[in-house]
Amino acid sequence: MPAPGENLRINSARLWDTLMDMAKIGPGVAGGNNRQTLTDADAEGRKLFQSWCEAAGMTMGVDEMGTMFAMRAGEDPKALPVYMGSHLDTQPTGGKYDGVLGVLGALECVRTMNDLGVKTKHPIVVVNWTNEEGTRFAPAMLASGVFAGVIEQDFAYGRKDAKGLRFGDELQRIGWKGDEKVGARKMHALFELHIEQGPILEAEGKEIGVVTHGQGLRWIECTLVGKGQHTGSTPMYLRRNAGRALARLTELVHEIAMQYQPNAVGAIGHIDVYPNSRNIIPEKIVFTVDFRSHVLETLEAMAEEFNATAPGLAAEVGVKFSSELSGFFDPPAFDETCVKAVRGAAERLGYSHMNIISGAGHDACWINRVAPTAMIMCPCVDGLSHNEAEEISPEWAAAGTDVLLHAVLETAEVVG
Ligand code: HGY
Ligand code: MN
Ligand code: MN
Repeated sequence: MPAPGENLRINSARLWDTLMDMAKIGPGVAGGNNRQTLTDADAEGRKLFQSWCEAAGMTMGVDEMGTMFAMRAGEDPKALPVYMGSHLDTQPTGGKYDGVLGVLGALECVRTMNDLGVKTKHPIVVVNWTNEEGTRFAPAMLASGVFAGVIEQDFAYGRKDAKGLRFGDELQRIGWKGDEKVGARKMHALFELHIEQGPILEAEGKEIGVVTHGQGLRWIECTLVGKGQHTGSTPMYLRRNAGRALARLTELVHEIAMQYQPNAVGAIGHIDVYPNSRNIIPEKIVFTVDFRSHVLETLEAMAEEFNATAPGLAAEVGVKFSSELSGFFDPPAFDETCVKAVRGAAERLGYSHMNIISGAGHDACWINRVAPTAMIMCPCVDGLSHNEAEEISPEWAAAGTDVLLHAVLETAEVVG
């Protein structure tokens, strides 16, 4: 199959305008976004995305997890579609590009195909996966996990946010519970464009990351139970301060990750203190440990060591420890043919590129289990992400989207 000519490029100005228009929905407080999954802001963003897809002549399907699939017809309707996309939901202090570049970059590819009258054998589908972030409803990559058959849909529907609202009820409330059976769609291939969310590409001066593998993840949700007592009148020797146990376990997570450098990271990002009153010794603390590595044995060893050591450290300060696995996926190796299409596109287009392992998790990590999948990365300023100051350049956005266009066209087979 001849690859598209290197002169085929997307409309960079239109892509940038579209990104900025989406950024107006669910604004943060510091220039980024707070468009958390299944909120009214998410619903507004979905509606805008749907209007753009329909204006580009695509037909929209929605599955029972709310994932959106906008299809551009192919010349052979029986050929399995080539999918491309990511997620429109953001962190509470998210940036304008995490996930969004992958969805709107895919839309830009379709708009460019329309402009040039490009026809493909395989249909093309642009995807917006529900709840990639897993911050309001854990775990992350929830809808793609159900699609890949690794997470039960009922489990997903029952997940609760900090206010006790259920995922299934919120999906219904915002009117985005579709009727398609999750996972019924079969894919010829899937490509996901995403910002790197780390410092490597910018530091190496590369425009494109050819993602060969990804880190795996273990989220361990832990509960510490001490005793809520008066911070003034309770003698120190009588205290069972859950906060002291948390301090020890925070250090433990760091020490374990440091033992496995350079192939490991670990932190505690989510912490709920109860009753969280200035003059009550913390009675109960629920927190989540986030371990990652692209080496499966390392990932498993870190989780094991933490769970073996944590109860004793907590008990030494009179606090009870319990935990459960609240999120997981093993390190993915992406499809070689799709990775080659990404690398070939970057070469044809003359973009500097390097192989890279994805530090963050993505929907592609789950879909990689059910379809040939690859990812394309572009740099982000100072490697900053999951922060409202997340920034990329229009040139980086265009380079990544050009590569996405070429990899998808090569895989979907241009005809005529
Ligand atoms: O947690 C992750 O890696 C992704 O950003 N949700
Ligand atoms: Mn993302
Ligand atoms: Mn993210």
